[in-house]
Amino acid sequence: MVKTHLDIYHLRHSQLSQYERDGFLSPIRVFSEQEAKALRLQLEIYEAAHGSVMKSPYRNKPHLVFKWVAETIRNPKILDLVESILGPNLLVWGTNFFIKEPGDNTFISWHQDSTYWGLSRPDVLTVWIALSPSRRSNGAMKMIRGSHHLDQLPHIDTFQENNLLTRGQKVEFEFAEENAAWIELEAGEVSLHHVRIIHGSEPNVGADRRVGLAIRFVPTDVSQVNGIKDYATLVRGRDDYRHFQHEPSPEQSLGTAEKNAHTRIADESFKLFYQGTGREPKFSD
Ligand SMILES: O=C(O)CCC(=O)C(=O)O
Repeated sequence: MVKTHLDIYHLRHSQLSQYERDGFLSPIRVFSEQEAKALRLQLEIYEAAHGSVMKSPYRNKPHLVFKWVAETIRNPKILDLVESILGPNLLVWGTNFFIKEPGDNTFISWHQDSTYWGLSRPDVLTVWIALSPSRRSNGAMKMIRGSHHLDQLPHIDTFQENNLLTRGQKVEFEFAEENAAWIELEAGEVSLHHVRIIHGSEPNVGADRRVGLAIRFVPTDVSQVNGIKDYATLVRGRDDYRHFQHEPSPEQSLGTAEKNAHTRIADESFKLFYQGTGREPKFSD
């Protein structure tokens, strides 16, 4: 019998149980090394043309301005994985590049993603795609197994200079860091994580950059409860709820219409991330 991608990428019962128990699943190969190299090249062509590493604002919601990111969030293998957990009707609520250059000292403090996202239920899944190897030496993610079973925990905003999170938010909770699970990935592999899992990552002290693309998925019945107009992209199934304004899909990379749509939509999401801080988004990183 010929195997279709459906046979391969829907999660098995044992994988689903593991995800439910641990709050993450890793590694899963989605792209070949060659395919991952091609994705990384697209990013690096953009960076070379702009004379610098990928900066804000396009680190946030890059799927609105880059066709190759828009295609990646619709990759059927990824959607099959996500469908196994969140069901058949799927929105992409956000995408982010998490890039650490060797020696740049950037890091991610221990946090739960759910803290400032304002989503009505913690049924939110991140697929984190490694576009480069992500290892202990270059700042791979670490996760606290089972911590997604905790409720929303308090966080403090540190606004640390080298923290890649918008507020430098840090969970206020005691746990044994030494027991954290390392999420080491080869280029083209992905990890899945729950919106409540406590996770973070340290600086890149390796030789190569560490490049990750995080895609945030929600089922269509989840809504935004923080009083802002919120946007998402329908990537599978149907949306009978229309809690989110649907985002346009880019017809070309970095076209004027695409850049304008990105500004309009990303500005709203920055309002959410900075709500109540009295601070302006930092576009200089
Ligand atoms: O890339 C990292 O090290 C952390 C990313 C992260 O916090 C996330 O995807 O939720």
